[in-house]
Amino acid sequence: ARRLEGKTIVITGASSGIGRSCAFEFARAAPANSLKLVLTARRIDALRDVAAKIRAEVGDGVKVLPVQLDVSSPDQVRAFVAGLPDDFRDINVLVNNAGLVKGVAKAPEIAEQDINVMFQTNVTGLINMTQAVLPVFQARPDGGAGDIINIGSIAGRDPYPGGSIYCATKAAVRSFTESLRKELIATRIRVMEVDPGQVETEFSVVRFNGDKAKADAVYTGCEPLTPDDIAEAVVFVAGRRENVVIADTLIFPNHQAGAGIMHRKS
Ligand code: NDP
Ligand code: 8X3
Repeated sequence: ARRLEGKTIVITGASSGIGRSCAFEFARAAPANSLKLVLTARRIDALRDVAAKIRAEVGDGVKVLPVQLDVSSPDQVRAFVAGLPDDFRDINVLVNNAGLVKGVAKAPEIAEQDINVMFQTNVTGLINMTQAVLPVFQARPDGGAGDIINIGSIAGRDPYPGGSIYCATKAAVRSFTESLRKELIATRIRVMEVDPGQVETEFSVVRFNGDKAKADAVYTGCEPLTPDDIAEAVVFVAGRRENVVIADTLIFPNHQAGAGIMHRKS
């Protein structure tokens, strides 16, 4: 935890689920030591609520800045770093977590709008954020330093019917992560990926456009991971010694062994 002291951490998609849990978990890891958290998402009210709850839990030792940012907007991402206050611009860790799935349609019935929103958020958004923040890392000595932690998915490794676009976006994240790690091999920049299996968040509610009954059915008879389970792993990889790169992490709940391989008790 001492290794996180004084760091500036940017989290995308911090208004809900895994990103929100990462915000709390980073704050808990270095509560009294000038950790700076930049929490981004489209829902600014939800970010302000997360910021207030973190302050209530850990006090003022952690500085939390909520910033409205739609990662699928190249213009907003391009303006992001320059728009930060001076004391939040020296970013050390970028958690590329913002992402979503829309629907369970199969080709040729997949709505063009859904294809575009998934790629523009999960892939182009993540790449644009990475390109926006990398110059901050590269300005440091020895070719640069800093951490990029991309949230992939089991879906990127084990594609399933009814999820072709989402799975393709997460495979793209995986491929980008691996290329980037190789491109930055001469630097101290760490490029890491954390791939969750089934986690109960707003993910399925978004997939089914707000239909809570359909979302709940995804988890019937299963015990999914909690977003805190993933956040613990994210904070762990960020908190290792700089020479330690936890390059690739796959996390399942106990009943899961593949994207569609679940043991259901009922
Ligand atoms: P949630 O729906 O709970 O959270 C998604 C977050 O992404 C929200 O904070 C949302 O904020 C944000 N987001 C979505 N679109 C945008 C956008 N255009 N710009 C900025 N932020 C955006 O789901 P999870 O916490 O589960 O998802 C987080 C990540 O984890 C995603 O990348 C997802 O693919 C991945 N994942 C999830 C798994 C699961 O089973 N839940 C399993 C494997 C991976 P807002 O709406 O305010 O913009
Ligand atoms: C989410 C995992 O398999 O439910 O990334 O699509 S899955």
